[in-house]
Amino acid sequence: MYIKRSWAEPYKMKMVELLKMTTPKQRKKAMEAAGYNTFLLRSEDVYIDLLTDSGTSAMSDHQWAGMMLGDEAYAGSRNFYHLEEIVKKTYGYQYLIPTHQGRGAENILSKILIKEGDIIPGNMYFTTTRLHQELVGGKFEDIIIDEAHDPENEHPFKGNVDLNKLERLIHKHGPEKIPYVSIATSVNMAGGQPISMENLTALRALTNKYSIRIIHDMTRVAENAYFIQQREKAYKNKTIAQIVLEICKLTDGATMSAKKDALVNIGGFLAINDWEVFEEARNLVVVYEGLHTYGGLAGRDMEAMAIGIRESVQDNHIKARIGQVEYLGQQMQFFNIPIVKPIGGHGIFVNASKFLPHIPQTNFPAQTLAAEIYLDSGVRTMERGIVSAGRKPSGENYLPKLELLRFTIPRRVYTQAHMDVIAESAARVYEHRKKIKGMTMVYEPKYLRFFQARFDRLNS
Ligand code: PM9
Repeated sequence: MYIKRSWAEPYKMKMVELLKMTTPKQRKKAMEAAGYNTFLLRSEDVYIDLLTDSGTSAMSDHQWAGMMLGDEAYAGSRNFYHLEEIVKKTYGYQYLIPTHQGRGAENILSKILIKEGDIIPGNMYFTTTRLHQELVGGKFEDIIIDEAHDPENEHPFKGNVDLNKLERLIHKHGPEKIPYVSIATSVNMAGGQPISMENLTALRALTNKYSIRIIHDMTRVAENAYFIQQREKAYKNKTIAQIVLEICKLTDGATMSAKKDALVNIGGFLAINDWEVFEEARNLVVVYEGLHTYGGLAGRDMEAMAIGIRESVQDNHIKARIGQVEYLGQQMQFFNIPIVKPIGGHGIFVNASKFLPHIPQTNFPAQTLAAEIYLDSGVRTMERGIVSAGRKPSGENYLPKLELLRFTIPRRVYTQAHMDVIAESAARVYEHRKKIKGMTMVYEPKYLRFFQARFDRLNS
């Protein structure tokens, strides 16, 4: 099996991190100790770590050099001003509040904009984002197009908003009950699927009509821009940097987990164009994160972020990053493994409902599959199905239509040979899929249960 790849990464290695290889017996012991939750494994026991692309990127030599330029003053660090300048230039947002990571920004923004009983429409939920909306009394409503809930549907922009769904919500609740529409670029839970510029432009027109803000979850905006460049004719000759700026200009503010697109191991921010919201955020950030010129970060982290943002919108970088994801997707398809199509930006999402159709969703097919893959090869993946979806404020389980296992690719970290090993492991598990039994949850934490829940295998 050989799938041609006619390009290579725009970087070379200067330092390597050695990996531990484990035996099946060691992996069995580690998985039992982790309660069959890949989040509870020790990373030392993992061979190839595809748990997440969050904070797991390899920084460049420029970023590491930037770390040495950290100005660790409590107030007014020069790295903050550098970051502020880069955010304004790259994304166009006026005001910046750094935070320790994405959810820090979500917390502050939700507290400022959402009132008890408000409705927050969005293009599919994200775990931390929805939880912060709910914790302040808001209710998330999914307005993504129906195609996004169908893993087989090959719509090129499965992150698009169904404008009719949004307009129905506005008529039902009134625009005053909708503080903003929550729009993610590269929709994570749908499989890293993009929103088109055409759809975002139409959404802007509709929200303008009702004076409703658009808040952008820009965690993977550069990856989204790549799909716009590749799939929307009018953007074929535009650079990723130009497209990113145009996306941001269609929105009023953003929360960012810089641990993804922006190529850093820690960091995030809230960016906003509205002075009054900024003033309140600048005040609240000192309660939850730190002074408004560091927001829980060291000066060196802000410097690495500023440089990472610049690198993240380079065309060569994004082409190689998504090219690697596509390569793994093609390998998986070669072995007939059911994956979400089209292949998304930050990982391969295996359709666990189709991989393990004999396991009901309430016995956690994707969580089960994560354990099986680890036991086979030491590759660590993440459940993105019923466990991640959690419970409604009323206590019932959310039952997502998508029951997926995410093979998330860290940026600039693994090689093509690693991708082959991963696909071969998935293929081995696929061969004995009929013998795999589901699991029960034996410990469930109250919030974001996927991080810390524990499971037992059925009939083992
Ligand atoms: N995403 C991911 O692995 C980190 C662990 S799961 C919570 O995909 C979006 C679209 C994300 C995201 C984190 C956050 C939160 C917000 N929006 O993890 O707090 O994918 O920096 O960002 C994870 P932080």
